[in-house]
Amino acid sequence: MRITFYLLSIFLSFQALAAKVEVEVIGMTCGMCVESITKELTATEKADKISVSLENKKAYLEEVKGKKISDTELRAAIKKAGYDTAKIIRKQ
Ligand SMILES: [Cu+2]
Repeated sequence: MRITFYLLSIFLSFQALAAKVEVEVIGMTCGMCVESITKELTATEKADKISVSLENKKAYLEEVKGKKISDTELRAAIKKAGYDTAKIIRKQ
């Protein structure tokens, strides 16, 4: 009984943490930009389903289940690729 409740809590918290994130990126101009941003976001090991859109000037990702990626970490990863960021939008 207690174990069931424990497992259910873990399941629910993972569900809650698998947030979708959109990050506005400033200064992308080509496919190389997209590649380097994707690479740095992948390196955080906290981002899943990463897709960077040159057209929309945004990086889309989902948090890896059970892991939380902060705005600071997102901005740092994209900065490492050489780009600034604007708005960060999170959706559950
Ligand atoms: Cu480029």
